[in-house]
Amino acid sequence: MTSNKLVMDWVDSVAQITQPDEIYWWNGSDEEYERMCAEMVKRKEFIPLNKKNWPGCYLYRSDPTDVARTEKVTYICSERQEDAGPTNNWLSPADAEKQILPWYRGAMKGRTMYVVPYIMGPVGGASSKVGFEITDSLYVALNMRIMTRSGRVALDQLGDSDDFVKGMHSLGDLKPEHRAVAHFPERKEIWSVGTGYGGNALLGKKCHALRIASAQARDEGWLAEHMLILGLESPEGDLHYIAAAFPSGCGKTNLAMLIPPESMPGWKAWTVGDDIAWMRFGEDGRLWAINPEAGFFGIAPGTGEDTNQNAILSVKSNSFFTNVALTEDGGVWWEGLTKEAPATLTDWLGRPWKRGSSEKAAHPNSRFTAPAKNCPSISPHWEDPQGVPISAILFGGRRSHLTPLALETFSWNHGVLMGASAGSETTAAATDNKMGTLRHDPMAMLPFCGYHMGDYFKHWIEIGKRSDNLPKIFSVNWFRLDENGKFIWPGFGENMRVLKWIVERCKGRAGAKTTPIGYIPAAKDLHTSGLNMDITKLEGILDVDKNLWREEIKGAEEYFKTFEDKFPQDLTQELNDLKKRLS
Ligand code: OXD
Ligand code: MN
Repeated sequence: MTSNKLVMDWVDSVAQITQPDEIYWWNGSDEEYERMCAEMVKRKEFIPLNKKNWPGCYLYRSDPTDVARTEKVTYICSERQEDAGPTNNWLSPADAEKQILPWYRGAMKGRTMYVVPYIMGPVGGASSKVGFEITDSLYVALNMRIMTRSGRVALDQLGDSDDFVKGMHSLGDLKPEHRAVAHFPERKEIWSVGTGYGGNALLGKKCHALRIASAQARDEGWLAEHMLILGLESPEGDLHYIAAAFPSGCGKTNLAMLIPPESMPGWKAWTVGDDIAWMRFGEDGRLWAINPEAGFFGIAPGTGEDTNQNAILSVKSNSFFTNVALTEDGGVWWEGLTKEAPATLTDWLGRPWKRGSSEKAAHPNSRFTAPAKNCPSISPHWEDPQGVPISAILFGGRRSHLTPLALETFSWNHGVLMGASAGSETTAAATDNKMGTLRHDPMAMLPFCGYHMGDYFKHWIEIGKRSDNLPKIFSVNWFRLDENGKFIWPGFGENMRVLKWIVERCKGRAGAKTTPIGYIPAAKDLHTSGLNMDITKLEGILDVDKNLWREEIKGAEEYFKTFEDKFPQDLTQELNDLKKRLS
């Protein structure tokens, strides 16, 4: 408990509404963690895994209707609709109270209400922020224990300050029709009900660190972004950090944990964060980034020994798995963990499963929750309170055609235009989207920007005016397909070749050809020794088809109309320049 009266009053008011049998204040100790995991086993909500191969790990199966973010019922409840903008669902705070609050009334009867104080960012960090998640889900509280610095440390950091985010979460009755994730940026409040899925219910992550924080960042002059943070060390010991935005399910965790190929001896990659970056100006005018999280809530399928050994080593102990398959010897499995599936499994719904079955054994959005400190490539600087200095910002997406493997933009504003016009083919990370359809996803923030996207673009432009020591902005695309629907670029560790070019561009060392859409490496500008790939194929994904780009720009221009007069003049100017270069 705390002497902070504002916190106590709010906790009381939530208890009044939800009427729990008991209130438990999370302290964040190891003893508490062990006790609560044991409690989950007792309740049959956690299946403990084989202690030899998976020490301290548990499998959890969620409600089958509650397995991904639900964008349709995610709301921004700003006072004025125009502050939420055309890309967000808006509910007035009064309507939210009418529609959503009833689902909380009495919802915690017969349940314990856990009060989880947490810090987003390193303990004691000047840019770290405190929040509280009140929840009736012990699974959620335990996940918050891995994903944030929780308990006593957060209360100590907050003291009597009023600068904290209030998160109210209840499983409610778990019915999809009683489900909502609502954000009140002006009062730094979050309501999440009727869902226990991580992205909807671990309120520190998408709700606080992106939606609420993005609005706060606009007011305070910094950036809260859907970006991984990665350190790249050259054989000479030169260290550069990049921040890279990709939509959900486009391999941020894999890129954040990349292992350089053997043919690039001496290169090292250091993980700082895999999903969210908070960036502020340092005294040197550079942007410095912190990872507000303390763990990884990553997509399991596609994560394998061969593709992401660091992730596998991260999840091998003291981790939770949600909606993956169970092996006969008490381990876990998902598509892509090993080349061949075990002969028999228990699938994510708890049903017997046989190799060759047409159904997936693990849900495509099944997840692991792992402590960041488990990761073999974790950077020695990942918890530096001031963060790490960013040399390059990357925007990427899943584009089977058109977008080249790599491209450096001509200027900050050109980079912002590239980020704003980014699109990606949708994945299983959110329900309601047909898989594989192209949607605009500016800066990979479409589902996460807590205010008007037009104002968000303006904020990026303003940030660019504040320093002449800004990161360079790049676009990358690992996902080009050939005529047989196969990936052309090998991806994973081989992406280091592109990152090397990016770092060298930052130092003014690598070559590139000037094209209408930016500086693009020629095949010879990339480190290709040891790359098992046809050079004409590589040239194909470094090519610019002007006609197709003109079409692409038309699409972006149409999309930008949705922002009406909030679309910044500077970006219109950039767009016109780009059109001229393409004509
Ligand atoms: C995530 C997401 O969980 O982007 O990181 O959906
Ligand atoms: Mn994400």
